Amino acid sequence: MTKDYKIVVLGSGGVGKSALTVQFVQNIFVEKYDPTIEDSYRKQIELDGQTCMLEILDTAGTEQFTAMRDLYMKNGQGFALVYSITSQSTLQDLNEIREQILRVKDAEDVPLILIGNKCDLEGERAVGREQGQALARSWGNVQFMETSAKSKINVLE
Ligand SMILES: Nc1nc2c(ncn2[C@@H]2O[C@H](COP(=O)(O)OP(=O)(O)O)[C@@H](O)[C@H]2O)c(=O)[nH]1
Ligand SMILES: [Mg+2]
Repeated sequence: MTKDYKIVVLGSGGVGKSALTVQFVQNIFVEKYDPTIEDSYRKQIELDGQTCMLEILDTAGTEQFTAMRDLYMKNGQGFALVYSITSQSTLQDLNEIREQILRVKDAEDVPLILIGNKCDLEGERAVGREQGQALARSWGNVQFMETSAKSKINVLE
């Protein structure tokens, strides 16, 4: 039997949510993806010997009603919170997003991972790896990794 999981990708505009999602699902790097498009993608994976269907919602932060945001947070079963290693403010933004998820789900803990994207841009780095690690630790030791949608680093992981 195939298990279904609803994954929601969240983070500030421009951090690479769409590029990461499309690279994961379709194996291509899209240089320019309409920042206002919010779409969901399906991908079948093998996880611990089981076939799973991931339904991945690539959010755009354009929903007019917070009720919509609340709804997909309510329905989401796993969350990928993404910042860009080239922008300090995108890391700061994630605390509020995580708190909103916890509030909406009325939970103290939800399955989520922290992702520092654009790690190919070492020369433009503004957020140290240890800063990402510290945030992940403060969230209860959630999984953290740096990724590059462009250079295909840690995308499948
Ligand atoms: N160098 C580099 N650029 C990236 C990476 N991921 C996304 N980008 C670029 O960052 C910009 C925003 O990406 P996008 O996926 O649209 O961000 P979103 O608003 O979070 O969906 C685009 O110009 C992408 O080409 C990456 O890993 N490395
Ligand atoms: Mg996008």
